[in-house]
Amino acid sequence: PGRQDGEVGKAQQAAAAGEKAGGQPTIFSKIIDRTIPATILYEDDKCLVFRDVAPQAPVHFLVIPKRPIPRISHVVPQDTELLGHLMVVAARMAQAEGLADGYRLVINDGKHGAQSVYHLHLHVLGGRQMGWPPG
Ligand code: IU
Repeated sequence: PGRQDGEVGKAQQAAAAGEKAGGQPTIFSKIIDRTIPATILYEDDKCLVFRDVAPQAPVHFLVIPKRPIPRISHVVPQDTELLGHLMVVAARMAQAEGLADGYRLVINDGKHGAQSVYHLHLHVLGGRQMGWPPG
């Protein structure tokens, strides 16, 4: 069941507000525990992959760690193996989604990065020609 844009907007604001209030669980925790629905493409013990609810390209999915790291600027050396795993899964899933002509991997961080959900996620976007620089 799809959700309305207004509901997504409110949820994003709530997630961002949660981070400001001290790192409350975001909506992505609810996708991980199946409290709210998402189109899940892949799962293992460390990560989850699901389609972005507001796709910005013909193929647009997110790769997230199950452990709720809020943002890339908060990672520590102990996260190295997990971060590598997320990138390997992103590349494998891009191949599985047929993105043979290439794709874009994006991590938004904080205000200037236009991050809206404070649970680390890799965007994988493809299926069309991307521009550079990004907006
Ligand atoms: P950002 O990098 O934090 O700006 O990206 C958050 C993404 O999460 C954004 O592309 C949203 O469309 C997407 N998303 C989602 O797929 N499902 C949700 O319930 C919510 C956001 I809230």
